[in-house]
Amino acid sequence: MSDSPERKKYPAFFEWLTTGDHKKIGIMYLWFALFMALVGGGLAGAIRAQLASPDSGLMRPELYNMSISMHATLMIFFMIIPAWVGFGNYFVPLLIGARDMAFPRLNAFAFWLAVPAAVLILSSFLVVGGSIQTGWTAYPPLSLKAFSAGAGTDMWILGIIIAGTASVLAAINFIVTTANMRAPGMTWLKMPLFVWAWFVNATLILIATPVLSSALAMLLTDRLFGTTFLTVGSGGDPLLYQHLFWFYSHPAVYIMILPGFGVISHVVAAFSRKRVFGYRGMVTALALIGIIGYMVWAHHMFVSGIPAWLQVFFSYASMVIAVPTGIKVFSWLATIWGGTIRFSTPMKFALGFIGLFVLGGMSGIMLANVPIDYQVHDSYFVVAHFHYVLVGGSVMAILAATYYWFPKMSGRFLSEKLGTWIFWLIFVGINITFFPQHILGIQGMARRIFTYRPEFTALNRVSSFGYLFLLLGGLLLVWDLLRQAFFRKGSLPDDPWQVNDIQHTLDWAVASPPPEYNFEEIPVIK
Ligand code: HEM
Ligand SMILES: [Cu+2]
Repeated sequence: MSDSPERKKYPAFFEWLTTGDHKKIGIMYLWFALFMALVGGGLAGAIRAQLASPDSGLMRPELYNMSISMHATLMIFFMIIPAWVGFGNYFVPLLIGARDMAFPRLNAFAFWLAVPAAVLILSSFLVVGGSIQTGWTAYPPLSLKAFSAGAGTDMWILGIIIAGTASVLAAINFIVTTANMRAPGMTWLKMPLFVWAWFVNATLILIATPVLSSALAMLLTDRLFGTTFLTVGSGGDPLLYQHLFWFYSHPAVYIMILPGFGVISHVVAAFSRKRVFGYRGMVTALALIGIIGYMVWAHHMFVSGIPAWLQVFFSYASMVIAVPTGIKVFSWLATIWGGTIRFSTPMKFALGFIGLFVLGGMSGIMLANVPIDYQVHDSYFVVAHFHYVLVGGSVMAILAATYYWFPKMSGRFLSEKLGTWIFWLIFVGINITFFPQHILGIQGMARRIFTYRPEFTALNRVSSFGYLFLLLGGLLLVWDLLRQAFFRKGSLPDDPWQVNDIQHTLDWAVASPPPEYNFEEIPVIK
């Protein structure tokens, strides 16, 4: 298509704006996510600067609240989730032997819906009163007109609804593509684990996201049109919002980690020179995590006044998730065990992922115990927990995927030498930044505060110091990505890591980068 005469008239730029090619759309999602990571990471720096001393006075309290709300919003909805949609777009069709997604135009539309959503949310900083100050959870009554009057809150709500719509459209596309467009011979149980992970993930997005949108829609109409769904005193119930919000947002933590589970399986197997251990167990575990993930949302609401018998149910159900998760961790370890291990950068990130994710999982099991949650709810212990799973888990897995698949997408390797530096800076940075927060939380430091008692100074200093490692690692990575993507051209062999004699996945069976429409002839799987 691209060399047909009328297409040639358009500059390459328009080619990207109008493309329906899953690979280009995937790459656009990835640059989008990287940009958002820079903004969100900058805000993290501002937060840590403010917290480097008890009352630094760097930020007004209002600005601090906007920063934590926007930091979390950008990282979750505009960085991690779009990054996985990007890798999914690029690699799901390749891995199942398809020429594109099922609905290429819908695919493009979903991406171009996410962009204005981001613009809308970011521009809320510019309106009177500034952006949202409630934290990314936007609980009423704090998020109602009475306490958050500014238009910034409305813009935020609308932006999240639009971004949610975009991700539902993407999810439908993934489900239909996976169900219908697998190459002949690729049965469900021959699908690579990344494809399985994305399929489960897409069903999560499809079922959970509309629930969030409905909660946000109630919030918006309460704010703008005088309805009283969530307004106490007029018959409404703010707890309804919490239930609906967490019915989305608990599964959302799996939406941010499941594709990572998939990638880690590929990377660990590739660099141990073995097949994945316990493939069927892995598929079952992914499905179980998807299902049980729906039965635990109220572990975020133990202190909100739900009855004791419900607390017991949600406490047990939350701990049960450790079982399929444990199956996955042990399968990765069994894959590595006895393998011929190559410590390439993707493998380093995969191993770092396993360690940090297990640590984050353990504090999660602690939090699932009601009495412990009573003690540390809304303290820095929780902040430590979710940063171990999100940064140590999701972000490390995104980095493993980046290093593993960059050669396929661009025809160039990222620097292995720099990669080692970047890995250690980030791995050490995560631990320096977030480990002390466990202790701070147990000692009683609350989250979402811009000033704290002087006793907490030393550990906060350590935590802020750790940010510098993360910043340096992140900037080095951005530099290498820009340099390799734009200033060096190359074309590597189909299988530059030399893993496919054992893996047999189709991503390594096409050129690097793959040609338009991927496969000259649709491959047949034996
Ligand atoms: C450079 C790395 C990062 C640093 C230093 C950092 C730091 C912080 C800090 C200090 C807070 C405020 C805690 C509070 O007062 O409650 C926060 C909140 C948060 N961060 Fe990060 N963060 C980083 C990366 C990330 C990433 C990659 C994610 C990915 C999802 C993320 C997700 C969140 C979330 C969900 C919140 C919760 C906001 C809230 O509900 O109050 N962070 N972060
Ligand atoms: Cu949860």
